[in-house]
Amino acid sequence: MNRIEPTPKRLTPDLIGRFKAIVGEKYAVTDPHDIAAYVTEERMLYHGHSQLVLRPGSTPEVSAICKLANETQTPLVPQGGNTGLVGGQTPHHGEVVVSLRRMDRVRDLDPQSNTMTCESGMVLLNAQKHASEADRLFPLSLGAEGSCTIGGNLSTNAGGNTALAYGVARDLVIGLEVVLADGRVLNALSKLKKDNTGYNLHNLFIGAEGTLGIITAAVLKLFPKPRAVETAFIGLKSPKDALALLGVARAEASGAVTSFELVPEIVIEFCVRHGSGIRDPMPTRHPWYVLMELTSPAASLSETMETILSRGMEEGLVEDAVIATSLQHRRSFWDLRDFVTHSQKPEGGSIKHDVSVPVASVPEFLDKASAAVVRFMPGARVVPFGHLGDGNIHFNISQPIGADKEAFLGSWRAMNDVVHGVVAEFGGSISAEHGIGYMKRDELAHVKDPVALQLMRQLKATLDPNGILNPGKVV
Ligand code: FAD
Ligand code: 2HG
Ligand code: ZN
Repeated sequence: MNRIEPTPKRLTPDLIGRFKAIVGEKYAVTDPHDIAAYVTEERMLYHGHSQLVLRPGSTPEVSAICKLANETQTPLVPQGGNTGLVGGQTPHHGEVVVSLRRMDRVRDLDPQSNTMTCESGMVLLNAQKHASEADRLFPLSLGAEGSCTIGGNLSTNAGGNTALAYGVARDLVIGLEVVLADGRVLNALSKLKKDNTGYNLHNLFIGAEGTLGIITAAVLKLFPKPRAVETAFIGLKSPKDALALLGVARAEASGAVTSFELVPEIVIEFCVRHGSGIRDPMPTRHPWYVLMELTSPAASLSETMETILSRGMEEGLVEDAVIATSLQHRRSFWDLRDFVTHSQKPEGGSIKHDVSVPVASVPEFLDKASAAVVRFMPGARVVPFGHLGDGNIHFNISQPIGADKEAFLGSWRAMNDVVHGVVAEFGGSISAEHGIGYMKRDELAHVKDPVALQLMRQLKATLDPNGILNPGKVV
């Protein structure tokens, strides 16, 4: 089967007028100056272009947009907060952007069923706030939570800092409303925990990166709000010790270990150097750090935290640790963690690898991959950090000091080959949580099981026969 390729299309004034009539003049963006914010992303790695951004306010409007696009074979790119890291939300070929940001209402919040039904343009932070106001927790949490949206989170199947305890975005959803390529609305907005009536269709759209349908609403799972929260920044010698400490933490605190984020010394250096108000969380430097958080809806956890850290010290795993003594103190730890992506920008080019390997293999993977990178490019700065508890490391490479940024970025593919080669040795994944998007589309074809790839293409052709939804992404 041939891969569906994007068809660049110049929109006629008549067609632009018909799209505008759906959302209203006020919500159709055509001024290139205003369009700029939708066609580039924060890192400025991808620069797309578009004649038209549509900002629908309701599901019927999204449906009418898809119907017209399908009839006229006009490619669309769904977009939420535009924080994606693989170019999936960028109109690389002049597609019409459909920004869901206006659709941000809570449709239903049911504390007894522990569900919240909200529209897909809701910013993640607001979803967390709505849940909190109802004395519940929506646990998904990531550095971009102030601007990414529920629709984007589900479409990328985002992971983030709490997946260790609560799972990834897919695990946090019971139902969806999705507009299909031809404009039909799939109403799978069920609040039912148990519903075995045939195929689980809504799961198809989670992690599909806008290639199979446009998510307009979701039923999210809510959880009891934590009453006890203990957060520590911990200095260690090695990832191996960090992994052993995770074992200790789980033995002592079981499911209360909500986050276990690995950070190397170079990240502390970058964050302190570039982050205004970001301070070194510990009195002295260590080769590695873990940001560990324990949470529980019931009991106090301070003794458990003390026990974990004492055992960690006795067993020679922990060099030093600082426990947050106030909400502000805890916030300062997370501010540093959330700033890691931004801290790499002023250091020049960064080549990203959002990879996962079995949790037990992380230390060995880090050793092998770091050695392979330095062999390939002496002076390259390995900046590996992230969700150790999930085996998901952001194995990012910052350019050698003083190197030419463009020349460095020119080695993107070759560097990927080096790192992903090591990932393959461990049976790992080249996309743990950010998706495939535009960035890894071609590589996917080489690493995915051929039958799986075939099925993905068949599904794409069935659900979007005219290839109007995010063409050129994923498959
Ligand atoms: P966008 O960037 O707008 O879109 C992402 C993809 O989803 C695109 O393919 C787009 O077409 C599609 N899409 C968006 N909305 C819809 C919709 N309603 N229907 C169908 N398709 C849609 N990711 C993680 O997983 N874990 C992290 O810890 C993490 N941390 C980050 C930290 C920073 C500082 C930054 C900048 C990014 C981080 N990300 C992380 C990546 C990014 O935030 C996530 O991928 C997020 O889920 C994207 O949401 P968004 O609303 O910005 O989506
Ligand atoms: C994180 O965990 C994000 O901070 C971003 O997934 C990772 O910048 C990156 O590569
Ligand atoms: Zn991450």
